[in-house]
Amino acid sequence: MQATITKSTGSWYIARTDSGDLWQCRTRGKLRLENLNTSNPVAVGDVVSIEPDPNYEHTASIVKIEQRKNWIIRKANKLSSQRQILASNLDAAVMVASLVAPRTSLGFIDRFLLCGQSFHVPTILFINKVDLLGEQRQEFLQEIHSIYAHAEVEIHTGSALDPDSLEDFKKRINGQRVLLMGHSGVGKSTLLNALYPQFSAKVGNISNAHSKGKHTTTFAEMFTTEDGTQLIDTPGIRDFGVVDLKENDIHLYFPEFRKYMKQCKFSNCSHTHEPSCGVLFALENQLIPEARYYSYRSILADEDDDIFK
Ligand SMILES: Nc1nc2c(ncn2[C@@H]2O[C@H](COP(=O)(O)OP(=O)(O)OP(=O)(O)O)[C@@H](O)[C@H]2O)c(=O)[nH]1
Ligand SMILES: [Mg+2]
Ligand SMILES: [Zn+2]
Repeated sequence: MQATITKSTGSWYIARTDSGDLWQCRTRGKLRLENLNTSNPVAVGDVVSIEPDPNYEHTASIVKIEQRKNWIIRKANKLSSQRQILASNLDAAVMVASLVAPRTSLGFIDRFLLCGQSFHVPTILFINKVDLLGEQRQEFLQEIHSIYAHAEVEIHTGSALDPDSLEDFKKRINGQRVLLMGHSGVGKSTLLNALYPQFSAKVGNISNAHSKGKHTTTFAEMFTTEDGTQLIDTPGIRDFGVVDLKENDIHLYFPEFRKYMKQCKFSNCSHTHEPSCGVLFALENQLIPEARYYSYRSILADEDDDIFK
């Protein structure tokens, strides 16, 4: 019997069949699938074959994972060898970010954007909590828009406390399967509930001392609306280590570098120190944003630059 994983705790799963039946599942034996080398073998979004357990009602074993269309994998941080698959078979991945309470660093956003491109998952940046930006709101948002102006990024802004501000975003994701990810406390679960009040994902507080979230959501879970929109809420993550990338390819995922790269003297230019480098020239002449170049360098050096964590 085929089913789709809608919830993952790491040790057990909920799988939903096409007719809507829910099965509580565990994995059994060695699962046959492409070797992605992740610490969690099964992810929300996976299509699986399950075999009902004869002894317990609505309990089953996952015996096979079908080929995935795409996926998002990250490392917990640069030192970690543990790879985690966040979700699979996605139409889009949304980074929910906030500029205050807590602040999401650009490095974290850029790692996510790069990961989406390299795994063929369309990415969306949703800047939440704009209600907290006060008088500086325009300034803050303008800065974000100018940093990403030529980065081919889809950006939405709004506040999960103001449902009217979410209309465009809601239309954009209608009918799709979409992953919500980001730091703890940025409002992923609040956003989900605001978009679809019929859901009641648990929402947490922000700690006063550090303006951080408290890891309220502990499992990845897919919520499905009547019209077929599927939103996957996930636990907040601190770091986003990119995986499966060749050093020489990293610059390809910075669209705004492209036209300047063509002017580099050396075809294997790393844009870090070489003479007659088109990217360095563009940087010096403010043709590419410093923040994006900084992200490029830190990803190249495989450094975590989440200084605002
Ligand atoms: N002012 C304001 N507060 C918000 C907004 N969105 C969420 N919050 C608040 O931020 C806090 C954390 O929200 P959650 O939805 O639990 O955050 P989360 O991203 O799901 O966090 P984890 O589950 O820990 O990863 C709650 O107190 C929300 O009320 C917003 O747009 N504006
Ligand atoms: Mg949450
Ligand atoms: Zn160069």
